[in-house]
Amino acid sequence: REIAPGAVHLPGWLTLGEQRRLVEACRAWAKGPVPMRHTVLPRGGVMSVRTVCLGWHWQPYRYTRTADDVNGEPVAPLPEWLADLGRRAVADAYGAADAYDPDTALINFYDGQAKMGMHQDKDEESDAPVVSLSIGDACLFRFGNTETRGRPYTDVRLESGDAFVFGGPSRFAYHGVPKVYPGTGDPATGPASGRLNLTLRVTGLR
Ligand code: MD3
Ligand code: FE
Repeated sequence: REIAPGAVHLPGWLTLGEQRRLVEACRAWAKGPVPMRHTVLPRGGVMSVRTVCLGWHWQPYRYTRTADDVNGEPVAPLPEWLADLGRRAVADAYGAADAYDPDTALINFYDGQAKMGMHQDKDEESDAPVVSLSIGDACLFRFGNTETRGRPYTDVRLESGDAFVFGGPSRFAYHGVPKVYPGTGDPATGPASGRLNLTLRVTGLR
């Protein structure tokens, strides 16, 4: 369902098997070569989510090939099977097998207290869609507008297995995660507790 032009929510899109596979893969990526960590912002703030990246390493507010702000190691590559999952999501959202070629994944882990304030994703030099995959505890996702951090916005509950594709006029909209609903996920398919979100992106960098 389209919640705004180009913003398509695909509830229950991942199979339980795909969710388990992603959780297993995330466990390994969280260990290294660059360990999952709380990102420190330029003015000293510390993000409550923990993040690990594939392909390109995101640091506020640019992408690099090595994790200069963590341990200096080159980031792990984005596996082709994960890019394929992104292509399938874009095709299912827009009904077109568009040539979508993500080069980066950002993997965020939310414990029960973590949140993400309203922001735009504009460190990419591409207007290709962002694909979001959610696993584990449900959350409140707030989808805003391209003009301001504030209203109007649409609140959507994201559940384990949901995909969301943000392209076209929605690509540079403000968005955030005001809260996670602890204990709503199934530890048999998701993390023991908390929420994982993977976003696939095209950085436009080389
Ligand atoms: C709408 N992550 O990593 S995913 C982020 O659940 C981020 O971890 C949130 O915002 C999370 O930057 C939200 C949904 C999402 C991701 C990227 C977008 C929505 C978006 C980019 C443009 C517009
Ligand atoms: Fe974002």
